[in-house]
Amino acid sequence: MASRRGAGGRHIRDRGCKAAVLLSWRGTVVSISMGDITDQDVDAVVNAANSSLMGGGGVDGAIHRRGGPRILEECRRIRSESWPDGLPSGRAVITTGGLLRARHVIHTVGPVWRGGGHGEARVLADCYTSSLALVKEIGLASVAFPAISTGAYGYPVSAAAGVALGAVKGFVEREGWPPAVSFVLFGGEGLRAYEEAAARLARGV
Ligand code: AR6
Repeated sequence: MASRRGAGGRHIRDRGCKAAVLLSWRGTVVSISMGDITDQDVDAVVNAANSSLMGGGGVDGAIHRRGGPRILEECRRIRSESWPDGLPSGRAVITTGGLLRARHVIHTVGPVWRGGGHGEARVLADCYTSSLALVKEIGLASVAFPAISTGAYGYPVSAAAGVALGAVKGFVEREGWPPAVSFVLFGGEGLRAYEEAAARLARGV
């Protein structure tokens, strides 16, 4: 296994197309790697849901498939008790992780990309901060995020990466929590976008 430095952080692995960057922001260890969100051994994984909370494709489909029916049962209860008209974009709710390795799933609804002039960046940043607020409130120590909105919702991944890293860095520097955050990208394009965004953030641009 080779290792190398770069991209505003330390590359801890470099095996075939898999790589990971490790960063440290006010004591929070932040990793960027390629993988499947449903495999993550963390306290909570974040779901790129839609406002119905009733499941869908992409990350949402994978989480419900592998996590089993208890996740959907809790989503139904949350809809009827708290969000009868659906979860607004930028907000987050938490359920069991069901059969996943993660104990919890945090469901958040990203913005649909409409060219960038409709507040998409603010709403996307809200997805990360409201998810982290739940992590802190419940006292979870580790959370893994997919690249919210960059699939069916069409948000360009290079722009989304900057928003995601910036929002998480802001939160952990303010709140000093959680100890571990992972960004899990499904493919090489996403991984490169996050590595580049990390490098930009490290340079302060
Ligand atoms: N692990 C990690 N990343 C994944 C996985 C996985 N198993 N599967 C896909 N991705 P998307 P969105 C990547 O479409 O854009 C659903 O139908 C994918 O390559 O899951 O927020 C919901 O119900 C992409 O980069 O979420 C909503 O209706 C990223 O995850 C809608 O899609 C997000 O892609 C939400 O769209």
